[in-house]
Amino acid sequence: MDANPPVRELAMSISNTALTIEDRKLLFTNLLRADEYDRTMYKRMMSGKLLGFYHPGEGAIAPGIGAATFLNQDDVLSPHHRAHGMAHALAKGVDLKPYLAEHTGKAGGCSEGRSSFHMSFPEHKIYMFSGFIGFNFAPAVGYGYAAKLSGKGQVVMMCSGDGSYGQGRAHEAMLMAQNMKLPIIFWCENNGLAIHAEASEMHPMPDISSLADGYGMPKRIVDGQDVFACAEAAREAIDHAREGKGPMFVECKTLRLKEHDIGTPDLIGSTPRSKEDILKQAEREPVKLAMQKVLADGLFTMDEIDDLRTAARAEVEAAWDWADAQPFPEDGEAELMTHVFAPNAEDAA
Ligand SMILES: Cc1ncc(C[n+]2csc(CCOP(=O)(O)OP(=O)(O)O)c2C)c(N)n1
Repeated sequence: MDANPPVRELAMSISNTALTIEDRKLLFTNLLRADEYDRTMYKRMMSGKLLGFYHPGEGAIAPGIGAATFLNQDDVLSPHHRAHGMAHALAKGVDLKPYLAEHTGKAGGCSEGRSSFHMSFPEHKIYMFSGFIGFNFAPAVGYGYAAKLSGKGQVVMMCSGDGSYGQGRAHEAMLMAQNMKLPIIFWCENNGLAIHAEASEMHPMPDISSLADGYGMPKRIVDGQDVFACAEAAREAIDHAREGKGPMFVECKTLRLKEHDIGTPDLIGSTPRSKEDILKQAEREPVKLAMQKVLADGLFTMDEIDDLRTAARAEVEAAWDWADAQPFPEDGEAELMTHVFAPNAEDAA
């Protein structure tokens, strides 16, 4: 597979000047944290210690960090399912403990162990995780409308992959958002693949963001391997939406270095993905690229980076220890009926 060649030139034209040194340090730190989390999820899943499934984030965690690191607490975030939204959620301040407990079906999980990765964090205004690709477009319009009515300057960061733009609801959402000038960022993490299908097979235009043209919506294309470029594009789109100018479409050209989800063969069509292609793409792994930049710009020394890595690893390990120590939900009828919507419960009994 071609590793998204057009973005290389576009990426060159993006400067990182709008980000302060502190901003860039925070982005890099969040990137390392998400990377550590993703690695442990992979290992856990491979050793049978995770409920459900896992969609590895390797190669694709920069867009989530870029999208969410500079959102306000009051802004609504709908994460993409890659890496189970953790890059996004972590960057918006979610604690890993209830998140990982949820993943292991524990009572201490943020949805009391009922959801695997279909969770929400109302205190962080993070909603709309779903196993249904493109489900989040319609509620995002609702949140966008509510945000506009409230007049408080909130925005909605609506993240998804390229795959979901085949859904009719994506188009309805873009139409309504642009017509009503809703403060929504359509944040597309285009890794060129949807399970075994190439984006080029499913979309007639090489850039998914071309769809925005049909709705007169401004758009940006960024190098999704460059966390700083992603964050800068997010800032621009967030400012645009917050100022009442309506939605913006941001397409992050990213990569997927592992299989779609653990256990699913890594194919394109019915052909295994070439190891050589993956190795070539791995040269653009986002942590590697960001590390080169922060070292070259003197933001961190190698020793400091090692310390950050150690701290990130400790954070993830502590969260796992906490999650592992949590009990499972209690058995029994009362537990079975908890959180079940039954308007005529007496009739059902
Ligand atoms: C409505 C719906 N159709 C199909 C699926 C099966 N499915 C799960 S992930 C996926 C591909 C999604 O691709 P993309 O949005 O590009 O994200 P990626 O997984 O590549 O990061 C599909 C088709 C689904 N979950 N929901």
